[in-house]
Amino acid sequence: MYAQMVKSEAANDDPALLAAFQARIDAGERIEPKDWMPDAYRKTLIRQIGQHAHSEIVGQLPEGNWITRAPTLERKAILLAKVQDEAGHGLYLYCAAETLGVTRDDLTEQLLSGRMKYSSIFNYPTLTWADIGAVGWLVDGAAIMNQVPLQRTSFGPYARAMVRICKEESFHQRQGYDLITKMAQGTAEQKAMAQDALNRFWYPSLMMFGPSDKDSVHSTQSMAWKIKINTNDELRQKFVDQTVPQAKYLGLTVPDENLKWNDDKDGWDFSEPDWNEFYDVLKGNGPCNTDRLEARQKAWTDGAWFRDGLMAHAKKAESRRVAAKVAAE
Ligand code: BYC
Repeated sequence: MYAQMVKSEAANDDPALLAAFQARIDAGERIEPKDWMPDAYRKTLIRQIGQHAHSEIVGQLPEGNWITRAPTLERKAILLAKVQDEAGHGLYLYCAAETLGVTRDDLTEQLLSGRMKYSSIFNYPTLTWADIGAVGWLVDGAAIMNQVPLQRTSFGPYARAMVRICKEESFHQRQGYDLITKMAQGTAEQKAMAQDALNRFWYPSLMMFGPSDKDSVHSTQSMAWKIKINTNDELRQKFVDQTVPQAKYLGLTVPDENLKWNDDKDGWDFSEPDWNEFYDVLKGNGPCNTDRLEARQKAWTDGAWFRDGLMAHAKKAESRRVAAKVAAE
């Protein structure tokens, strides 16, 4: 591994190798873990896939908060299944990142020390049952908008993980829309709860796509490498165009006075989120940042004995395997 890394570092300055790599990307070829890749490509992928994996894991917390309070057995079963799916998504993504030479433990330690991010959206609280509908409808809706194109991303393990994740996210979005529809068509009080959830989750959902294109640090290079397929603003626009008619169908009002259909662009004009709030949440000052990291830290600390047990078991099994092999020779 070390020798491979030294070779790879030297090769980063080799124009012919870099051009050949870019030509593979331009031809739509998939890059696989054992292929040569520039260090910056590897680093960008580790950052994005790691952040994505952390988001799936931290994303269980706001929804897990409602499992014990779901109003019916059916809703509880659906929510449990959804939260379990998110754990699975985190695991596929950590595995995809591991093929790039990092360990899951490394990534977790970077999350806990604040060196790695997770999606800003999960720093907002789920205050009412209607929020669970809004999370499925808006948050999973935004996630799918971003993730469907990632099925065509240039790194093989990431693209393949996305196929299954997108199928499950579609189910998540549908259950959220179903839940919010029931609320919106329920009593006046239930409809007010649905409206309140939309009011609170609208702008944080728009922020999920990242800063506006002019402020996006990584988009240009990530798109050249087909790590990203669309810009942040393109996906945000698609999300608004998809979601506004859904809100209208529900009889709910998108909390944006500037929302206006624009014939010329064949899409909705809308207000940008408050980017100061976005950067503040990224710095750790959102309503739930501290709680989320404390919960992850506790899970990591409480799980240490189990990880140690697994390693001890694996070591024992390996020595037994070696001893049996020696005895057989
Ligand atoms: N939150 O140059 P930019 C889910 C950071 S899981 C936090 O545009 P990039 C779900 C960005 O990292 C949803 N940070 O960056 C789970 C960068 O900072 P660093 C997660 C953000 O990477 C459970 C800086 O801002 N989805 O939906 O080109 C239940 C500049 O931004 C955010 C993914 O992770 C943010 N919202 O584009 C339900 C999808 N936005 O790293 C649902 C994969 C930006 O330089 N990721 N930053 O310190 C991506 O597509 C891209 O990473 C992003 C950002 C579009 C998010």
